[in-house]
Amino acid sequence: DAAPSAARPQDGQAGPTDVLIVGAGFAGLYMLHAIRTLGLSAVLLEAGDGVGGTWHHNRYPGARCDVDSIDYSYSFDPAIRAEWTWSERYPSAPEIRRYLEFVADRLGLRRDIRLSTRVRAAEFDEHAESWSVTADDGRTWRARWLVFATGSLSQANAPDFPGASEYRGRLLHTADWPRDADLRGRRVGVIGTGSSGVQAIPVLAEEAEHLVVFQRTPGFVVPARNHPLSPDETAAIEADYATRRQALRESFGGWHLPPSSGPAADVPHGERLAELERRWSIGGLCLQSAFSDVMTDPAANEQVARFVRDRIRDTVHDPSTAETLCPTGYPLGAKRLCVGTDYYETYNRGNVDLVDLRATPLETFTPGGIRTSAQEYALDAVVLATGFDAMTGALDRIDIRGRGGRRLRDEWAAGPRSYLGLSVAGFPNMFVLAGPGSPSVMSNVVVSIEQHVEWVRDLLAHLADTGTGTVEATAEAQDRWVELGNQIASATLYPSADSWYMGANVPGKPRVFMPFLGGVGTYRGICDGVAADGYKGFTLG
Ligand code: N01
Repeated sequence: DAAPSAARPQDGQAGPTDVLIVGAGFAGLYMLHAIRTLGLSAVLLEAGDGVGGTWHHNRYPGARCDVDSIDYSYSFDPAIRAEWTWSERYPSAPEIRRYLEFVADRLGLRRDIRLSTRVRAAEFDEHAESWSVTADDGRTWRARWLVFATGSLSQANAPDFPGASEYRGRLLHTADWPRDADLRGRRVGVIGTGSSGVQAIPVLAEEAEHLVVFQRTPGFVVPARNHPLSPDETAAIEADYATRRQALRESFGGWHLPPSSGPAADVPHGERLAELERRWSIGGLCLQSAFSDVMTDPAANEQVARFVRDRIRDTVHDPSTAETLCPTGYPLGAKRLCVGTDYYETYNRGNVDLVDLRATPLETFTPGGIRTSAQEYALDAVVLATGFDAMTGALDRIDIRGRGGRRLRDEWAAGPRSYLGLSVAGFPNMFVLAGPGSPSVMSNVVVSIEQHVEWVRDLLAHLADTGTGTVEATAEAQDRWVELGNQIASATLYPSADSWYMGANVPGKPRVFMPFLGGVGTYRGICDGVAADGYKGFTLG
């Protein structure tokens, strides 16, 4: 296959293509392959200088997925599976990046990928029934269909800290980690203790001379229990692969978890504790599903939350530090559970300090570090582990105009609205993969991505076969979908936390629960039903 292409001036002038895809992560790469299988043409535009999406950019020390590698990978091609062996239970970021590079090569995708090409605008031409897409450098493309595979956790959130521009040390963001970063022997500060911070902090503590963690809200951190996968383990999983994968497709979250023990109140006290201990020793996200009502009943949730607080107090030697690390005031899981390795143990090290920003707020960066209301910290580097403008951030930064020039940014000003999370009324021939309104971030996103790609592929085949010019969600179907999503979310504890699911981490962002919480299997059934019903809720024109 051709080498990865940087932007070439003539690309924008090439003839129209059937499908334009934006983003070369898990979703975009598979979409490109799926379109080719229909015999249609496609071009994929990618802002980064390599494939891999979020895994291309998140190179911070300790970056790793917290879904089992065997499940967090494509299932659609047995040859890819046969040629790739995962080395650990949870794949590291570099291993996932290598995997996606391998897939791009193996499927010959690179010749249709334009790297270092950031999309600035996309406009639907009603007369031509096609999209015109413009990159930052002015090149344009025309395509009949447009697919955004821009990711839900791809636009970094870097808060506007006072004095940051005066800071003379190195300022880094976990989600945009430079390849030359070397923090060995330095005095390092980390702001943020979500999943990224929780993974980076133990590794940075090993490397840095001194590490200061600035915590605003403590998270619930469960142990990963990562380990190398032995050939026997891999063989056992492979022997049962088809059944395992099908179970994921029909499951709630698309991941492999032990079944819950029913409502917490129905489980006798001793057994309840034993179940939590069992899940704590398995490691990973399974603690959250110990009982069927953890995310609907505050009392059940508190049982699990208290168990985690007790583990923190068992682990952290200094009682005051342990209390500062104990999350309170929001339900476990309502901000995404963090999965860590030696996270709490790290606070027993002599070279690590924890600063509680609720007790002593960050006042300003100074040229030499950070000043809180209590003192100044001298720092050679500050790591922002402050997360993402999640779910809508990447699309929000593109000027997307549908029918009559209406702008997606305006349509979504009060929160994202879509039909099935796939399509937006007023924006014909445009699809969003694994975005707001779909299970996306509430699931093993690779399982969700495969479902989305295959559903869009089948729809495009139908449109091509029938010579249909446009496909567009109706406003009524969209309203019903948004209403259903809100109903499901409001029956849970999720909306009660200031999470990125709610847009609460970005000042000024509307406060709505953005992903679809009905579950991966249910969602798949709904999408299949829509297709079987002649694409009910869409206007095909
Ligand atoms: O981001 P986050 P993340 N001043 O938003 C703090 C996935 N992921 O990159 O909670 C001070 O969760 C903020 O504090 P608060 C996963 O889905 C997966 O860590 O807003 N602090 C919080 O502590 C995850 O959920 C993996 O009070 C500020 C932190 O920064 C999602 O990505 C690994 C602040 C941000 O946490 C996002 O995770 C990594 C401010 N002004 C990521 N603003 C795995 O697969 C923000 N914070 C394991």
